[in-house]
Amino acid sequence: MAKKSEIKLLGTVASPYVNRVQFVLHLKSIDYEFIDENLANKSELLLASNPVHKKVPVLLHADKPPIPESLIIIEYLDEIYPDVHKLLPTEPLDRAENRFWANYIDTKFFPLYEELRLTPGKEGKEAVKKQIMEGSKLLEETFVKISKGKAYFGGDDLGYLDVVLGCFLAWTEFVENINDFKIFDDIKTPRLAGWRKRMCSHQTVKGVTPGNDTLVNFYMMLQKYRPPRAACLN
Ligand SMILES: N[C@@H](CCC(=O)N[C@@H](CS)C(=O)NCC(=O)O)C(=O)O
Repeated sequence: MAKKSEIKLLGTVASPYVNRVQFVLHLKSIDYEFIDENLANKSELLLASNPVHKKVPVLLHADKPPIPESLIIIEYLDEIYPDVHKLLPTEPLDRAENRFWANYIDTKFFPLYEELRLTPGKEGKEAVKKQIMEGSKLLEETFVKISKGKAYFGGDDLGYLDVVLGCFLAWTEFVENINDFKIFDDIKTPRLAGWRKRMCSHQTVKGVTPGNDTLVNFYMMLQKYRPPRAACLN
């Protein structure tokens, strides 16, 4: 009889926050069971496991209390499996810097993609695009500083910030295509453009990143349940 995995991940494959946890599980070669969640009709298990936010991902580790929030899950996995593919740097100051940028990516940068979808009208959208471009330039500088001339934020292979920002690459391409602009490109953000190519051909990233149909379906669900704001008439 197959051994039941003691790690379960409650998620949906279109969610970048879920994907980043999957990246880590793959990088650390941790066997896990994926429990697919329908966000339009949340399961009792999700509501009971993450009663505060009611969001995926949630990690279930054996019979321990559930762990919600992707960044918290990643740090937990990095602590309980420290010997395989360590993600956070060893120096406390470097860890603090990594966490600062992860917080920036999650609270400032990626929410602008959603703001772009919700904002009506060409003028409004152009203003959001400008903010996204300012963010990508800031991240370019951050990459140059943290990667120290290496291929990834983490050095020669994926580290914490590669996972944190890399999970948004599929959505980045999607947002670029429907809004006809480039978020990371060879001219304005050359180092991140190179990083993006390396990330997209990395085995772990390729194995987890959702395909376009999955993104389209998720986007349609967002359009239905959280439609763009109506344009102001005066
Ligand atoms: N800060 C959370 C964000 C998770 C999140 O936003 N998950 C979305 C899917 S991409 C979700 O579950 N949404 C359900 C809802 O908003 O009701 C994390 O890092 O885990």
